[in-house]
Amino acid sequence: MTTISRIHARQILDSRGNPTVEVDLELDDGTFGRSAVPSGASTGTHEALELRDGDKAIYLGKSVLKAIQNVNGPIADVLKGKSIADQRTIDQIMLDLDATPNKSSLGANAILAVSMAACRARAGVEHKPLWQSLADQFDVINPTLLPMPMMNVINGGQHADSGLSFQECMIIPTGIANFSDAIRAGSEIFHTLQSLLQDAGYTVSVGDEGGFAPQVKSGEEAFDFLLQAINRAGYTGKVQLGIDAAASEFYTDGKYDVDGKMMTSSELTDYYVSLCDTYPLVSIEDSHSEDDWDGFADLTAKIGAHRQLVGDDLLVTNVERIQKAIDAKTVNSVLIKLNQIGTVSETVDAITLAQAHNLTAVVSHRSGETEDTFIAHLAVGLRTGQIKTGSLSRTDRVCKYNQLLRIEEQLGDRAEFCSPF
Ligand code: 2PG
Ligand code: MG
Repeated sequence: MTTISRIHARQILDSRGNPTVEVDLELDDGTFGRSAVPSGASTGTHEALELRDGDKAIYLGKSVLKAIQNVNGPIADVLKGKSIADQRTIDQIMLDLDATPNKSSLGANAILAVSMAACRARAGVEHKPLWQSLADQFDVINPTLLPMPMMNVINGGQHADSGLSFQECMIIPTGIANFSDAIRAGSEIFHTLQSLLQDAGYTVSVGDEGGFAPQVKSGEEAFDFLLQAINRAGYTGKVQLGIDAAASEFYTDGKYDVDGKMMTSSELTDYYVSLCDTYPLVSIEDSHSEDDWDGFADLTAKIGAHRQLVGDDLLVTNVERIQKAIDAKTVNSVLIKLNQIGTVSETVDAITLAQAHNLTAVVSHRSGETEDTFIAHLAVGLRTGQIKTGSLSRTDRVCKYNQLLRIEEQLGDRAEFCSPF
Protein backbone atom coordinates (compact mmCIF):
# COMPACT_ATOMS: atom_id res chain seq x y z
CA MET A 1 0.00 0.00 0.00
CA THR A 2 1.48 3.35 -1.06
CA THR A 3 1.11 5.97 1.64
CA ILE A 4 1.53 9.73 1.96
CA SER A 5 4.92 10.56 3.45
CA ARG A 6 5.20 14.35 3.12
CA ILE A 7 2.98 17.31 2.33
CA HIS A 8 4.51 20.70 1.73
CA ALA A 9 2.65 23.90 0.83
CA ARG A 10 4.18 27.12 -0.47
CA GLN A 11 2.87 30.52 -1.48
CA ILE A 12 3.13 31.25 -5.22
CA LEU A 13 1.51 33.89 -7.45
CA ASP A 14 -1.53 33.55 -9.69
CA SER A 15 -2.05 35.17 -13.10
CA ARG A 16 -3.15 38.45 -11.49
CA GLY A 17 -0.01 38.52 -9.35
CA ASN A 18 -1.87 37.61 -6.16
CA PRO A 19 -0.67 34.93 -3.73
CA THR A 20 -2.13 31.46 -3.94
CA VAL A 21 -1.47 28.00 -2.49
CA GLU A 22 0.67 25.33 -4.17
CA VAL A 23 1.14 21.89 -2.61
CA ASP A 24 3.72 19.12 -3.15
CA LEU A 25 2.50 15.77 -1.88
CA GLU A 26 5.04 12.93 -1.67
CA LEU A 27 4.45 9.21 -1.30
CA ASP A 28 6.60 6.63 0.46
CA ASP A 29 7.81 5.21 -2.87
CA GLY A 30 9.15 8.65 -3.89
CA THR A 31 6.29 9.57 -6.25
CA PHE A 32 5.03 13.10 -5.87
CA GLY A 33 2.16 15.24 -7.08
CA ARG A 34 1.94 19.02 -7.28
CA SER A 35 -1.08 21.27 -7.67
CA ALA A 36 -2.00 24.94 -7.28
CA VAL A 37 -5.38 26.55 -6.67
CA PRO A 38 -6.94 29.35 -8.72
CA SER A 39 -8.91 32.36 -7.45
CA GLY A 40 -12.02 34.18 -8.69
CA ALA A 41 -12.85 37.90 -8.99
CA SER A 42 -16.62 37.63 -9.49
CA THR A 43 -17.00 35.16 -6.65
CA GLY A 44 -20.39 33.89 -5.52
CA THR A 45 -21.32 34.61 -1.91
CA HIS A 46 -22.21 30.93 -1.41
CA GLU A 47 -18.73 29.64 -2.35
CA ALA A 48 -16.50 27.79 0.11
CA LEU A 49 -14.16 30.14 1.94
CA GLU A 50 -10.87 31.19 0.36
CA LEU A 51 -8.63 31.88 3.35
CA ARG A 52 -6.59 35.09 3.04
CA ASP A 53 -4.58 36.68 5.81
CA GLY A 54 -6.00 40.20 5.51
CA ASP A 55 -2.84 41.96 6.76
CA LYS A 56 -2.67 45.01 4.48
CA ALA A 57 1.08 45.26 5.00
CA ILE A 58 1.66 41.93 3.20
CA TYR A 59 0.52 41.54 -0.42
CA LEU A 60 -2.15 44.17 0.32
CA GLY A 61 -3.98 41.71 2.57
CA LYS A 62 -4.00 38.90 0.04
CA SER A 63 -1.28 36.60 1.39
CA VAL A 64 -2.31 33.00 2.12
CA LEU A 65 0.24 32.15 4.83
CA LYS A 66 -2.41 30.89 7.25
CA ALA A 67 -3.70 28.46 4.59
CA ILE A 68 -0.10 27.34 4.00
CA GLN A 69 0.34 26.74 7.75
CA ASN A 70 -2.90 24.77 7.81
CA VAL A 71 -1.53 22.45 5.12
CA ASN A 72 1.95 22.10 6.59
CA GLY A 73 0.58 21.65 10.13
CA PRO A 74 -2.80 20.02 10.85
CA ILE A 75 -3.57 18.67 7.35
CA ALA A 76 -0.11 17.10 6.93
CA ASP A 77 -0.39 15.64 10.44
CA VAL A 78 -3.67 13.81 9.74
CA LEU A 79 -2.76 12.61 6.26
CA LYS A 80 0.80 11.39 6.81
CA GLY A 81 0.88 7.58 6.68
CA LYS A 82 -2.55 7.36 5.03
CA SER A 83 -3.05 5.34 1.85
CA ILE A 84 -3.21 7.20 -1.47
CA ALA A 85 -5.62 4.59 -2.87
CA ASP A 86 -8.94 6.31 -2.28
CA GLN A 87 -9.57 10.00 -2.98
CA ARG A 88 -12.87 10.10 -1.09
CA THR A 89 -11.19 8.88 2.09
CA ILE A 90 -8.45 11.50 1.80
CA ASP A 91 -10.97 14.30 1.19
CA GLN A 92 -13.21 13.10 4.03
CA ILE A 93 -10.31 13.20 6.50
CA MET A 94 -9.79 16.87 5.63
CA LEU A 95 -13.53 17.62 5.76
CA ASP A 96 -13.73 16.06 9.24
CA LEU A 97 -10.71 18.04 10.37
CA ASP A 98 -12.22 21.28 9.08
CA ALA A 99 -15.71 20.52 10.40
CA THR A 100 -17.39 23.66 9.04
CA PRO A 101 -20.03 23.91 6.29
CA ASN A 102 -17.91 26.23 4.09
CA LYS A 103 -14.33 25.13 4.96
CA SER A 104 -13.77 28.31 6.91
CA SER A 105 -11.56 26.72 9.50
CA LEU A 106 -8.78 25.38 7.24
CA GLY A 107 -9.65 27.32 4.06
CA ALA A 108 -10.94 25.80 0.81
CA ASN A 109 -7.70 26.91 -0.85
CA ALA A 110 -5.65 24.83 1.63
CA ILE A 111 -7.87 21.74 1.35
CA LEU A 112 -8.24 21.84 -2.44
CA ALA A 113 -4.51 22.13 -3.14
CA VAL A 114 -3.92 18.94 -1.13
CA SER A 115 -6.90 17.18 -2.72
CA MET A 116 -5.67 17.86 -6.26
CA ALA A 117 -2.03 17.06 -5.42
CA ALA A 118 -3.19 13.68 -4.07
CA CYS A 119 -4.87 12.94 -7.41
CA ARG A 120 -1.67 13.76 -9.24
CA ALA A 121 0.42 11.59 -6.93
CA ARG A 122 -2.00 8.66 -7.41
CA ALA A 123 -1.78 9.05 -11.20
CA GLY A 124 2.00 8.89 -10.79
CA VAL A 125 1.89 5.65 -8.78
CA GLU A 126 -0.51 4.14 -11.27
CA HIS A 127 1.67 5.27 -14.21
CA LYS A 128 -1.42 6.73 -15.83
CA PRO A 129 -2.19 10.14 -17.28
CA LEU A 130 -4.20 12.19 -14.75
CA TRP A 131 -7.38 12.11 -16.86
CA GLN A 132 -7.28 8.30 -16.98
CA SER A 133 -6.53 7.99 -13.27
CA LEU A 134 -9.44 10.33 -12.41
CA ALA A 135 -11.77 8.29 -14.62
CA ASP A 136 -10.71 5.03 -12.95
CA GLN A 137 -10.91 6.52 -9.45
CA PHE A 138 -14.47 7.73 -10.01
CA ASP A 139 -15.71 4.81 -12.17
CA VAL A 140 -16.08 6.73 -15.42
CA ILE A 141 -16.21 4.53 -18.50
CA ASN A 142 -14.72 5.77 -21.78
CA PRO A 143 -12.87 8.95 -20.76
CA THR A 144 -12.35 9.67 -24.43
CA LEU A 145 -14.50 12.77 -25.01
CA LEU A 146 -12.60 16.02 -25.62
CA PRO A 147 -14.62 18.96 -24.25
CA MET A 148 -16.17 21.64 -26.45
CA PRO A 149 -14.03 24.74 -25.73
CA MET A 150 -15.96 27.92 -24.91
CA MET A 151 -13.39 30.60 -25.67
CA ASN A 152 -13.84 33.98 -24.02
CA VAL A 153 -12.50 36.46 -26.57
CA ILE A 154 -14.18 39.66 -25.29
CA ASN A 155 -13.78 40.37 -21.58
CA GLY A 156 -15.96 42.73 -19.55
CA GLY A 157 -17.51 42.94 -16.08
CA GLN A 158 -15.05 42.41 -13.24
CA HIS A 159 -12.39 41.02 -15.62
CA ALA A 160 -11.63 44.15 -17.64
CA ASP A 161 -12.11 47.91 -17.66
CA SER A 162 -14.04 47.78 -20.94
CA GLY A 163 -17.23 49.00 -19.25
CA LEU A 164 -19.21 46.14 -20.83
CA SER A 165 -21.73 44.65 -18.39
CA PHE A 166 -21.46 41.08 -19.66
CA GLN A 167 -18.34 39.53 -18.17
CA GLU A 168 -17.55 37.07 -20.96
CA CYS A 169 -18.40 36.86 -24.65
CA MET A 170 -17.41 33.42 -25.89
CA ILE A 171 -17.06 31.71 -29.25
CA ILE A 172 -18.13 28.04 -29.37
CA PRO A 173 -16.99 25.98 -32.37
CA THR A 174 -20.04 23.71 -32.53
CA GLY A 175 -19.63 22.79 -36.20
CA ILE A 176 -16.01 21.63 -36.14
CA ALA A 177 -15.04 17.96 -36.37
CA ASN A 178 -12.26 17.64 -33.81
CA PHE A 179 -10.71 19.41 -30.83
CA SER A 180 -7.51 20.61 -32.50
CA ASP A 181 -9.44 22.14 -35.40
CA ALA A 182 -11.76 23.78 -32.85
CA ILE A 183 -8.73 25.44 -31.23
CA ARG A 184 -7.44 26.45 -34.65
CA ALA A 185 -10.81 28.09 -35.40
CA GLY A 186 -10.65 29.89 -32.06
CA SER A 187 -7.16 31.20 -32.74
CA GLU A 188 -7.99 32.37 -36.26
CA ILE A 189 -11.16 34.13 -35.09
CA PHE A 190 -9.28 35.71 -32.16
CA HIS A 191 -6.66 37.21 -34.46
CA THR A 192 -9.26 38.30 -37.02
CA LEU A 193 -11.17 39.99 -34.21
CA GLN A 194 -7.99 41.83 -33.25
CA SER A 195 -7.72 43.34 -36.74
CA LEU A 196 -11.41 44.29 -36.80
CA LEU A 197 -11.18 46.02 -33.42
CA GLN A 198 -8.00 47.83 -34.46
CA ASP A 199 -9.64 49.03 -37.70
CA ALA A 200 -12.58 50.36 -35.67
CA GLY A 201 -10.20 52.33 -33.45
CA TYR A 202 -10.56 50.16 -30.34
CA THR A 203 -7.79 49.09 -28.00
CA VAL A 204 -6.62 45.49 -28.33
CA SER A 205 -5.13 45.06 -24.88
CA VAL A 206 -6.53 42.02 -23.08
CA GLY A 207 -8.43 41.41 -19.85
CA ASP A 208 -7.91 38.86 -17.07
CA GLU A 209 -8.92 35.90 -19.21
CA GLY A 210 -6.92 36.88 -22.32
CA GLY A 211 -9.85 38.25 -24.34
CA PHE A 212 -9.91 41.76 -25.78
CA ALA A 213 -11.40 44.51 -23.66
CA PRO A 214 -12.71 47.14 -26.11
CA GLN A 215 -14.90 49.95 -24.76
CA VAL A 216 -17.93 48.74 -26.70
CA LYS A 217 -21.28 50.19 -25.73
CA SER A 218 -23.35 47.02 -25.45
CA GLY A 219 -23.49 43.26 -25.68
CA GLU A 220 -24.96 43.69 -29.17
CA GLU A 221 -21.91 45.64 -30.35
CA ALA A 222 -19.63 42.91 -28.96
CA PHE A 223 -21.67 40.19 -30.70
CA ASP A 224 -21.58 42.11 -34.01
CA PHE A 225 -17.79 42.15 -33.82
CA LEU A 226 -17.73 38.44 -33.03
CA LEU A 227 -19.98 37.55 -35.95
CA GLN A 228 -17.88 39.66 -38.31
CA ALA A 229 -14.72 37.94 -37.09
CA ILE A 230 -16.32 34.50 -37.46
CA ASN A 231 -17.42 35.33 -41.01
CA ARG A 232 -14.15 36.87 -42.08
CA ALA A 233 -12.18 33.92 -40.69
CA GLY A 234 -14.36 31.58 -42.78
CA TYR A 235 -16.37 29.90 -40.02
CA THR A 236 -19.90 31.17 -40.73
CA GLY A 237 -22.43 28.75 -39.24
CA LYS A 238 -19.73 26.64 -37.62
CA VAL A 239 -19.05 28.80 -34.58
CA GLN A 240 -21.77 30.06 -32.24
CA LEU A 241 -21.81 32.41 -29.28
CA GLY A 242 -22.07 32.10 -25.52
CA ILE A 243 -21.97 34.58 -22.65
CA ASP A 244 -21.32 34.64 -18.96
CA ALA A 245 -23.38 37.65 -17.93
CA ALA A 246 -22.20 37.26 -14.30
CA ALA A 247 -25.34 39.22 -13.47
CA SER A 248 -24.72 39.39 -9.70
CA GLU A 249 -22.10 42.00 -10.56
CA PHE A 250 -24.59 44.42 -12.17
CA TYR A 251 -27.47 43.80 -9.77
CA THR A 252 -28.40 46.18 -6.93
CA ASP A 253 -31.59 46.62 -4.97
CA GLY A 254 -33.81 44.56 -7.25
CA LYS A 255 -32.57 46.15 -10.49
CA TYR A 256 -30.10 45.10 -13.17
CA ASP A 257 -27.95 47.81 -14.78
CA VAL A 258 -27.12 46.44 -18.23
CA ASP A 259 -24.80 48.85 -20.01
CA GLY A 260 -26.61 51.80 -18.48
CA LYS A 261 -30.16 50.47 -19.00
CA MET A 262 -31.99 49.65 -15.77
CA MET A 263 -34.05 46.46 -15.97
CA THR A 264 -36.25 44.41 -13.67
CA SER A 265 -35.64 40.67 -13.49
CA SER A 266 -38.38 39.93 -16.04
CA GLU A 267 -37.23 42.72 -18.36
CA LEU A 268 -33.77 41.17 -18.25
CA THR A 269 -35.30 37.80 -19.17
CA ASP A 270 -37.03 39.39 -22.16
CA TYR A 271 -33.76 41.02 -23.18
CA TYR A 272 -32.01 37.61 -23.28
CA VAL A 273 -34.89 36.15 -25.29
CA SER A 274 -34.54 38.95 -27.83
CA LEU A 275 -30.75 38.46 -27.99
CA CYS A 276 -31.32 34.78 -28.72
CA ASP A 277 -33.75 35.71 -31.51
CA THR A 278 -31.15 37.96 -33.12
CA TYR A 279 -27.84 36.19 -32.53
CA PRO A 280 -26.61 32.56 -32.56
CA LEU A 281 -26.38 32.70 -28.77
CA VAL A 282 -26.52 29.10 -27.54
CA SER A 283 -25.31 29.36 -23.94
CA ILE A 284 -26.03 31.94 -21.21
CA GLU A 285 -24.32 31.64 -17.82
CA ASP A 286 -25.46 33.49 -14.69
CA SER A 287 -28.21 35.30 -16.57
CA HIS A 288 -29.56 36.59 -13.25
CA SER A 289 -28.18 37.40 -9.82
CA GLU A 290 -27.06 34.55 -7.53
CA ASP A 291 -30.25 34.50 -5.43
CA ASP A 292 -32.77 35.40 -8.15
CA TRP A 293 -33.95 31.78 -8.53
CA ASP A 294 -37.23 32.91 -10.14
CA GLY A 295 -35.43 34.95 -12.77
CA PHE A 296 -33.37 31.93 -13.83
CA ALA A 297 -36.42 29.63 -13.80
CA ASP A 298 -38.43 32.08 -15.88
CA LEU A 299 -35.72 32.23 -18.56
CA THR A 300 -35.34 28.43 -18.49
CA ALA A 301 -39.11 28.01 -18.98
CA LYS A 302 -38.98 30.38 -21.95
CA ILE A 303 -35.88 29.20 -23.85
CA GLY A 304 -34.39 26.26 -21.92
CA ALA A 305 -35.55 23.73 -24.51
CA HIS A 306 -33.16 25.21 -27.08
CA ARG A 307 -30.54 27.11 -25.13
CA GLN A 308 -28.01 26.13 -22.48
CA LEU A 309 -28.64 28.11 -19.27
CA VAL A 310 -25.74 27.69 -16.88
CA GLY A 311 -25.68 28.28 -13.13
CA ASP A 312 -22.36 29.45 -11.70
CA ASP A 313 -22.66 31.88 -8.74
CA LEU A 314 -26.18 30.46 -8.40
CA LEU A 315 -25.01 26.88 -7.75
CA VAL A 316 -21.34 27.22 -6.66
CA THR A 317 -20.59 23.53 -7.49
CA ASN A 318 -22.64 22.64 -4.41
CA VAL A 319 -24.82 19.51 -4.59
CA GLU A 320 -27.52 20.96 -2.34
CA ARG A 321 -27.98 24.02 -4.53
CA ILE A 322 -27.72 21.88 -7.68
CA GLN A 323 -30.45 19.55 -6.34
CA LYS A 324 -32.66 22.56 -5.62
CA ALA A 325 -32.12 23.78 -9.21
CA ILE A 326 -32.96 20.32 -10.58
CA ASP A 327 -36.16 20.15 -8.52
CA ALA A 328 -37.31 23.66 -9.51
CA LYS A 329 -36.07 23.45 -13.15
CA THR A 330 -34.06 26.60 -12.50
CA VAL A 331 -31.31 25.98 -15.11
CA ASN A 332 -30.31 23.16 -17.44
CA SER A 333 -26.54 23.33 -16.94
CA VAL A 334 -24.04 23.59 -14.09
CA LEU A 335 -20.71 25.39 -14.10
CA ILE A 336 -18.05 23.33 -12.32
CA LYS A 337 -15.28 25.05 -10.37
CA LEU A 338 -13.12 23.01 -8.00
CA ASN A 339 -12.39 25.90 -5.68
CA GLN A 340 -16.04 26.86 -5.23
CA ILE A 341 -16.52 23.69 -3.21
CA GLY A 342 -12.97 22.79 -2.19
CA THR A 343 -12.31 19.06 -2.78
CA VAL A 344 -12.01 16.89 -5.87
CA SER A 345 -14.55 14.34 -4.54
CA GLU A 346 -17.24 16.96 -3.94
CA THR A 347 -16.56 18.43 -7.39
CA VAL A 348 -17.05 14.98 -8.93
CA ASP A 349 -20.29 14.61 -6.94
CA ALA A 350 -21.54 17.90 -8.45
CA ILE A 351 -20.71 16.69 -11.96
CA THR A 352 -22.33 13.27 -11.51
CA LEU A 353 -25.48 14.75 -9.94
CA ALA A 354 -25.86 17.09 -12.92
CA GLN A 355 -25.19 14.31 -15.43
CA ALA A 356 -27.66 11.95 -13.73
CA HIS A 357 -30.43 14.53 -14.28
CA ASN A 358 -29.47 15.41 -17.85
CA LEU A 359 -28.04 18.77 -16.96
CA THR A 360 -24.85 19.60 -18.83
CA ALA A 361 -21.68 20.24 -16.80
CA VAL A 362 -19.17 22.85 -17.93
CA VAL A 363 -15.74 22.63 -16.28
CA SER A 364 -14.35 26.11 -15.66
CA HIS A 365 -11.17 27.96 -14.81
CA ARG A 366 -11.15 31.02 -12.50
CA SER A 367 -10.19 34.50 -13.61
CA GLY A 368 -7.07 34.23 -11.43
CA GLU A 369 -5.29 31.09 -12.68
CA THR A 370 -1.95 29.31 -12.49
CA GLU A 371 -0.05 27.04 -14.86
CA ASP A 372 -1.84 24.04 -13.32
CA THR A 373 -3.81 22.15 -16.01
CA PHE A 374 -5.88 19.98 -13.63
CA ILE A 375 -9.21 21.13 -15.13
CA ALA A 376 -8.23 19.86 -18.60
CA HIS A 377 -7.79 16.36 -17.11
CA LEU A 378 -10.99 16.68 -15.09
CA ALA A 379 -13.06 17.58 -18.17
CA VAL A 380 -11.83 14.49 -20.05
CA GLY A 381 -11.74 12.11 -17.07
CA LEU A 382 -15.32 12.91 -16.08
CA ARG A 383 -16.60 13.11 -19.68
CA THR A 384 -18.15 16.53 -19.09
CA GLY A 385 -18.12 17.48 -22.77
CA GLN A 386 -17.51 21.20 -22.19
CA ILE A 387 -14.80 23.47 -20.78
CA LYS A 388 -14.35 27.21 -20.53
CA THR A 389 -10.83 28.34 -19.87
CA GLY A 390 -10.50 31.75 -21.41
CA SER A 391 -9.18 33.13 -24.64
CA LEU A 392 -6.46 32.19 -27.08
CA SER A 393 -3.80 34.27 -25.35
CA ARG A 394 -2.04 34.27 -21.97
CA THR A 395 -0.33 31.05 -20.91
CA ASP A 396 -2.55 30.73 -17.80
CA ARG A 397 -5.46 30.17 -20.26
CA VAL A 398 -3.74 28.51 -23.22
CA CYS A 399 -1.95 25.91 -21.03
CA LYS A 400 -5.30 24.17 -20.45
CA TYR A 401 -6.09 24.07 -24.17
CA ASN A 402 -2.54 22.86 -24.84
CA GLN A 403 -2.97 20.03 -22.33
CA LEU A 404 -6.17 19.02 -24.12
CA LEU A 405 -4.27 18.96 -27.42
CA ARG A 406 -1.82 16.53 -25.80
CA ILE A 407 -4.66 14.37 -24.49
CA GLU A 408 -6.25 14.35 -27.95
CA GLU A 409 -2.93 13.12 -29.34
CA GLN A 410 -2.64 10.43 -26.62
CA LEU A 411 -6.17 9.21 -27.36
CA GLY A 412 -5.50 8.99 -31.09
CA ASP A 413 -8.33 7.21 -32.90
CA ARG A 414 -10.26 6.85 -29.63
CA ALA A 415 -10.69 10.63 -29.27
CA GLU A 416 -14.31 11.81 -29.50
CA PHE A 417 -15.51 15.35 -30.04
CA CYS A 418 -19.06 16.48 -30.56
CA SER A 419 -21.30 19.47 -30.08
CA PRO A 420 -23.48 19.42 -26.99
CA PHE A 421 -25.79 21.95 -28.70
C1 2PG B 1 -16.83 32.99 -13.90
C2 2PG B 1 -15.37 32.98 -13.60
C3 2PG B 1 -14.48 32.35 -14.62
P1 2PG B 1 -14.32 34.36 -11.68
O1 2PG B 1 -17.56 33.88 -13.42
O2 2PG B 1 -17.34 32.08 -14.52
O3 2PG B 1 -14.59 32.89 -15.88
O4 2PG B 1 -14.90 34.22 -13.18
O5 2PG B 1 -13.24 33.34 -11.55
O6 2PG B 1 -13.82 35.77 -11.59
O7 2PG B 1 -15.46 34.09 -10.76
MG1 MG C 1 -19.42 32.75 -14.20
